[in-house]
Amino acid sequence: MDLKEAKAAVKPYLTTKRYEHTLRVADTAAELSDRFHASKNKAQFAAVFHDYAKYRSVNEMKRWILQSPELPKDLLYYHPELWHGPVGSILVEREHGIKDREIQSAVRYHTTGKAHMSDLELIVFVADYIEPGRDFPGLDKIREMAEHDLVKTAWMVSSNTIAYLLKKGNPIYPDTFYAYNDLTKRIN
Ligand code: DGI
Ligand code: FE
Ligand code: FE
Ligand code: FE
Repeated sequence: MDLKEAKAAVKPYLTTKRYEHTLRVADTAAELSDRFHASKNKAQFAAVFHDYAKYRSVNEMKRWILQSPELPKDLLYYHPELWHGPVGSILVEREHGIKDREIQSAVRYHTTGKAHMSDLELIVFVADYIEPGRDFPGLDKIREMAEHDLVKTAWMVSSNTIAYLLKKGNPIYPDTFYAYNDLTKRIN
């Protein structure tokens, strides 16, 4: 499967807006992988599939979580919005034969992050947040940091996300904290 085929494969599963977001995440991930010397091909594939499971029903996602030994069951105690990355990482192999563990992991952790993220995981995590269609408070500074320092940028994304979730009073998944704590150590 080449990149063009990957884009065609995800398109029917996404809304038009989500598909356009996906294309921008892929372009942003390509730029970041040039800048920070990661595999451009893997970054683009992971980006194209990162939201692949976004519009699967809650029931279907629940079934994939329950029947996939690699997925933690504690996800079910958290908001279904957190399920599409982990479920997507299973579906890319089941439905498209993508066996690459690095790509799968970048899809899996794109929403929460985790401790000890690889450059590829960091790139997808950051690209999803800074793609040109996004408009979050503080995004200009984060985009500027993305010109220079991938880990520091990911730290800013993680910190912003936690601040946003705290402000809304939302529950925060453990990996979200593990990402923040680990990135804090890595920038100091
Ligand atoms: O799928 P996208 O909209 O492109 O973006 P995403 O997958 O990064 O994030 C989806 C949502 O998940 C976003 O509104 C932030 C939220 N989120 C991230 N970490 C956590 C979280 N929500 C909860 N409740 N807990 C988290 O730890
Ligand atoms: Fe997502
Ligand atoms: Fe994200
Ligand atoms: Fe996304």
